[in-house]
Amino acid sequence: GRTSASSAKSTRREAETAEFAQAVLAGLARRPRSIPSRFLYDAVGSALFEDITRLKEYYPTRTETALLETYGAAIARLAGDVDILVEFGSGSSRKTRLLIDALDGLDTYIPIDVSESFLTEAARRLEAEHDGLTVKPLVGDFTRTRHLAGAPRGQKLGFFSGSTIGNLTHEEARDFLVNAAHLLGRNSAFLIGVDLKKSLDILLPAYDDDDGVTASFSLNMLARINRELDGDFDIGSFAHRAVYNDAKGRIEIYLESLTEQTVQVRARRFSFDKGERIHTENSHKYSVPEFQALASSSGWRPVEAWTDDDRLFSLHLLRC
Ligand code: AVJ
Repeated sequence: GRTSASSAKSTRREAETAEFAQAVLAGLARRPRSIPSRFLYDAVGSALFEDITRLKEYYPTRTETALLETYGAAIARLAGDVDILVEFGSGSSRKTRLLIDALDGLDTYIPIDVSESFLTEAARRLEAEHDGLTVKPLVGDFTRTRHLAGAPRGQKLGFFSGSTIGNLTHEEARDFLVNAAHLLGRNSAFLIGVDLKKSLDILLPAYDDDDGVTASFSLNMLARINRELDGDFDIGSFAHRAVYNDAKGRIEIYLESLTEQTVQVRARRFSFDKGERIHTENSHKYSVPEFQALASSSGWRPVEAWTDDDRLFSLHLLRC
């Protein structure tokens, strides 16, 4: 029969599907229609996001990696004696490795992620490569993690890379930062990758590339509904749209109906007018002082911010 580990896993999967169903049915019924961006990252979506990070138009990943390469030693010096590194959402293992290598004397690495298989594999590899490093993965949604179960005592550094914080509204980002201060505890430090405001000539193609990889990533939301929730979306009659909302300082991503049509999801019917949109993602952009002000109002003191010469991306070191 099933082992208890595999039955725990399938229970989690069932819970995730139930949550997805609830979010989709509610999101398609409300106006404006919206589905939370975290549901973009099933196995297919996560693989497509990996492809996005390698696009010529998508500057964030390579720029942040280069910042870690250039300033890793300076970051480690300012972070002080770090015993425990806590990563919110396991980002690319390349970035994590750069940071771990810069922090010598690190005892414990705690990645927090919803994907258990990803965590277990990354943990095994990192432990094999670093003598004396213990990896203690935490399975869960890092925006909802309230304490670090089983974490040893010691000086902590948080790491939140990739400008994932940009998916959150300013209010949600503030709640996240306040919670992270409690989670990491007194005197801890936090390293956060934040995408900068910039010319639309650079920004828009990063969210609407020539090869259509970002469009496939967005449209996977509908494909996932078809796969998991017995939906009948005709993927070809929806289009990916990325627009910059200047007032809110963010890229907004929508799926736009190209025709008047009716769609079924779990036996519920939803009618779309031609041009009607489903909002699936926000990607907020911050100037350095804007992000420092947000951090300061969330219980963190800005220590240093690093940017590349083209001012595409920033890394912020904070202390609480
Ligand atoms: C993973 C949230 C940082 O906003 O740049 C990329 C997601 N969506 N292209 C971003 C994303 C479409 C990405 N983050």
